[in-house]
Amino acid sequence: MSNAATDLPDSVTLAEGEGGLPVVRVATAVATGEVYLQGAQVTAWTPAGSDPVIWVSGAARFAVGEAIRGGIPICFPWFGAGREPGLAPPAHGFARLVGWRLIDATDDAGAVTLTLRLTDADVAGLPAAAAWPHPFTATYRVTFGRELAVALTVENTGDAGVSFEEALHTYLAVSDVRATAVVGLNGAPYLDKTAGATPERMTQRGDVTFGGETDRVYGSVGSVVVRDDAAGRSVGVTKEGSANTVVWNPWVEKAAAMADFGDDEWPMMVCVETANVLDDAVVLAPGERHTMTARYTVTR
Ligand code: TA6
Repeated sequence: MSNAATDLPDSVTLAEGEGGLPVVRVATAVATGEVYLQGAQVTAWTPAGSDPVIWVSGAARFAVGEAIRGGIPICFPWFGAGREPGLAPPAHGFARLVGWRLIDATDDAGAVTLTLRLTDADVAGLPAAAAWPHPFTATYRVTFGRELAVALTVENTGDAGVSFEEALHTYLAVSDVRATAVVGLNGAPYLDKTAGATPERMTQRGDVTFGGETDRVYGSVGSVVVRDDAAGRSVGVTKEGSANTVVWNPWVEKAAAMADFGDDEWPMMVCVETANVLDDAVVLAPGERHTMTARYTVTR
């Protein structure tokens, strides 16, 4: 079924969200979800019969050009401060700060797929994009169903080679990060970004558990499971086209230092990010494209 007037399925509505920002809301018998056009940022996904899976800070700012704290920020075309001087600010690139275009919406028996797009033409003249003046087309597909599937495809539409970093910076809701484990990274190398100015190279031993600020960039192409023992729930994170998994929790001091992060919110979230960053940045020849996907599955 589709609503001919706006060419959207009846299960998809375009509305004015927080801060007056345009948001696409999805509601079917299978799942509900929402994506802000600013940053093509997923800010909610709840499969039928489950508690919300995606976390957003109660102190999140919803304003034009401001990063929304939570959901699935798209970090592109750089991660953090970037691999070379002169990129940041803003941290994590400009894609999460600008309006993407909704170009398609389909409902397949309750699983809704939204397709959003951003090109270099959309950011032409934007100060945040001046440091990375390359022709590109980014296409982002989000499927809200029993699982949440996201896929970021970047095409080099220029006539020169290009390199970029990318991360789906996913904030997952947990009942208590102190009773949460990320399973599947045993033996993986990682950079510990809490070690000071120069990240320390380490190797993961066993499951990732949390007893303080945690900010690690793993070299890992595999899936992980976020085991929320206190809630008796697990969230599987399966990925393709990604060489890095980033795990982050700000803990007490960092949370208190962020105006858009409640001081007492840090136990209720963990970021497990699907990424290609640092030495694993993506390099595309003219006309080439690359897709990175992540799929989230809730199991009791
Ligand atoms: O992915 C982890 C990280 O790079 C942390 O170092 C922290 O900066 C976090 O991202 C949040 O970044 P943001 O720019 O969204 O505040």
